[in-house]
Amino acid sequence: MRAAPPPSGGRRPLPRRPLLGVALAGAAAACAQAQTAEPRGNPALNPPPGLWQIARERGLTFGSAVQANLLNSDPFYAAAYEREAGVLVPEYEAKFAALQPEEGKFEFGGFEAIIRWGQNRARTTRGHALVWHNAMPDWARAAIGESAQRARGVMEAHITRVLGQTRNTIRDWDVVNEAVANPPGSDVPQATGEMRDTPWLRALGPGYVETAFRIARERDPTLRLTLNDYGVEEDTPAATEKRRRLLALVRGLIRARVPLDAVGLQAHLQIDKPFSAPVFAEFVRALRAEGLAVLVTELDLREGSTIAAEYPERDRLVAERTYAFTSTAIEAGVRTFLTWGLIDKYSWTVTDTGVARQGGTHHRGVPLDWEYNRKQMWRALARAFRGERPDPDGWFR
Ligand code: 9MR
Repeated sequence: MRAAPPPSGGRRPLPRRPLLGVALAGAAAACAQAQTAEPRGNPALNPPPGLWQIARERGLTFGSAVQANLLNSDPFYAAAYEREAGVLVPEYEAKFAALQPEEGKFEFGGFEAIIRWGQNRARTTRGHALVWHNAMPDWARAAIGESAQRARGVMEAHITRVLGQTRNTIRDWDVVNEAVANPPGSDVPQATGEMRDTPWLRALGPGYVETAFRIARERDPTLRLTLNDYGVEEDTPAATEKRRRLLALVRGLIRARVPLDAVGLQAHLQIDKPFSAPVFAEFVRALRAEGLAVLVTELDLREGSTIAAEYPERDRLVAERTYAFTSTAIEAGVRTFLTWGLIDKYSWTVTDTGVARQGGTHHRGVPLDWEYNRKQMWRALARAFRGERPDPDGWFR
């Protein structure tokens, strides 16, 4: 999947160390100049250690979603992942449609390419996602719709084959993704009750979640089994309700002794929505109190239409929210941080027209800019991982 060329105005990186007191207009001019001078993934701007090494120093794990075709075709992309990511998550290659495009015909090529690339560099790969309502081939949707028995058979066959394949290489899988319905007030609300209306829910009822986890545990008893969801990080009424729903689902599973080991919080954050550190920390602690690990699985930020700031202030706002969120999560006991991509150019927040920024600029919500160079968000993560503060004036230089 190739991204469109950068929209004008969206690609000016912040100079690495702008002088204090330089007026914004001057800084913007310097940025424009710096951009033409900076090569992709400029080694001078991206010296070791990378984020995964900085995280490791503090007993944390850092990684990112990755695209196999880009690892293979773009040496700057591969170099950025080699520098920064300790864990790889296939952005598409381990989804149902990629692995089983036809019933019974499994294709592991892209997925295995990522696993091998990681193994050659002593990095691990995490699986995403066994049971989801998106990235499903037509045949599976149709089959699941036939009967409960057929749906259960499709689920069992898929999980069995895939976990058999990755038993020796992957120890951490998102078993069920996005099971909770979006409450009223969400960006995309669903008026269907607490569980998301999916082919799996329709065929098997709410028990499909339990079924998937039980099959996964049976097939690979020492695998870490994760329930992954989004829309629970911010301090809005919709997020409050979604937290309640997710917690209720989790507690129900635990009470029923369903083999659940971890909850993944995707963290596709939007900085025009409020974030409350105490509210989010309390939620993480409530999940951990159930005996679960809590992972941040898909961190990225969108700026929303109400953010009118220009560069480099926009980058500062993204970094500020990244820092607040990440340091709160660390404090509350999260040990794994994965971003959903590393480089703006290839982020779904840029390539997916449903969420892309309007008006000629693009979101800058992953750690590296259009030229594969570190920006303030990278430094916000590094500082949060190290337990360091922002600069006294709130910047991340
Ligand atoms: O970023 C992914 C995009 O490239 C795919 O087209 C899409 C459908 O498979 O999935 C995107 O990733 C999603 C992830 O799997 C689950 N959480 C939301 C992510 C962004 O949409």
